[in-house]
Amino acid sequence: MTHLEIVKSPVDLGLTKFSLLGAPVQFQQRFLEDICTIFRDQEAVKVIPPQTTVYEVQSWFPVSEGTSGGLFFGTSTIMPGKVGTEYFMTKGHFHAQSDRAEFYWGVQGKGVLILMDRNRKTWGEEIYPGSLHYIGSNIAHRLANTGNENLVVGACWPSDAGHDYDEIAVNGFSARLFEIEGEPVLIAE
Ligand code: M6P
Ligand code: ZN
Repeated sequence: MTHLEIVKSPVDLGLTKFSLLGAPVQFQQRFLEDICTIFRDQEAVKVIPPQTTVYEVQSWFPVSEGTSGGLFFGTSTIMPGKVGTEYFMTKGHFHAQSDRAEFYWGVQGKGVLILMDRNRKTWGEEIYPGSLHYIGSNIAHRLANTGNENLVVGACWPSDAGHDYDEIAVNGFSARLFEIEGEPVLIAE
């Protein structure tokens, strides 16, 4: 009888801490000063310490960036907070290979996935633990935390998708998520 190898995967979902664990996991932090231009109210930006963490991303890249046929895996953690009345959110992006899709799913907290197509039509999907989101090709995607605790969202996307941040940096999304009378409201620009 030949005994074949059974090994442990190098990365663990970290279900108890909502944090990817393992040597290959890469960590990225986005401070307010890095991304402040994405928010509408620039006066409100000035009253928040620039070193405030808006979100963190943990990623596992089992193959190199650009490999066709591979997958990447990530966890985004968006902190609770607002700039004025606009919720803390990610930069958001289209994929550089614009026909590549992605899955997001809610792990902890609550929020809204803001989606926009190439005609600049924007809509939102509610995020909660267990919510599952298929982000089709040519759809820009951004996460906003509408709760009082961390919003943790899992992600899986093709290793040749890449990120196109320029379109969003220049033109933004066509709607923003504000808190109005205690509730999240998506308002067209
Ligand atoms: C998810 C994935 C990543 C992305 C990250 C942060 O984990 O979609 O590809 O980089 O969220 O989002 P952004 O790149 O828009 O800041
Ligand atoms: Zn993406």
